[in-house]
Amino acid sequence: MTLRALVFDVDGTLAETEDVHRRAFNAAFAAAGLGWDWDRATYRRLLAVTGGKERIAAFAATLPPGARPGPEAIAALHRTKTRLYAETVAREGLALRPGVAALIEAARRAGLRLAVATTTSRANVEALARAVWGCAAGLVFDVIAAGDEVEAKKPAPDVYRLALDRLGLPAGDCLTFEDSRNGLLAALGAGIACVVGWTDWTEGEDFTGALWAGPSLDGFALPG
Ligand code: XBP
Ligand code: MG
Repeated sequence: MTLRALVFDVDGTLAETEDVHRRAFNAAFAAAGLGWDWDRATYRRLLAVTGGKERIAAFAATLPPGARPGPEAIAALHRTKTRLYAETVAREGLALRPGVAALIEAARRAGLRLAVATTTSRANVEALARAVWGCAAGLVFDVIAAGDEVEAKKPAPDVYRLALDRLGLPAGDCLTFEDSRNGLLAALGAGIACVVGWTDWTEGEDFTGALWAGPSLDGFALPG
């Protein structure tokens, strides 16, 4: 294997964003007058479902039939949530998780390419790039593969396969960075080695198959 690219997951890997997502979901529900409010315990359980629209649908399925919004209403809720998420990120800012800046710097020094493969939408990748680097995501990453571009979300390998395709590299020349079991399974499904930096939301998940796993990427050094 000749390492040629690092592929980063976004939520929970580049930055700890999930509580911002959780608050944006709740603000969207309040704006729609739904009276739903996902506390941390509920959200942690719902994080097993990747994709915001899919997560809302999974929650709605637990409600009495008369209280379940249809697909169009769920899509509208998610659009509101995505707008509120971007506003919150712009207002509050975001910080890279420990070890991420050093990995990106080491990659640049070594002439490696940088990619993103995420379940979240492209708009949320742009919001993060603006908050962290003050520029468009395409000025930081050579390739961006987002959840709204693929049919099947993680743990399906689709978004990692899309990133490989756009990189024009074989899986064996890349290394991925994830925070969750769903993400690890997606990377492994695409045949790419995966390093895991878990978060409070994903601690305790089964990271069997990871090249390395720890409480953050701070303890991991690139090979060579
Ligand atoms: C994590 C996800 C996303 C976010 C919410 O994505 O599963 O669904 O929780 O974002 P990642 P959306 O692959 O970056 O860890 O509402 O845009 O889906
Ligand atoms: Mg993640």
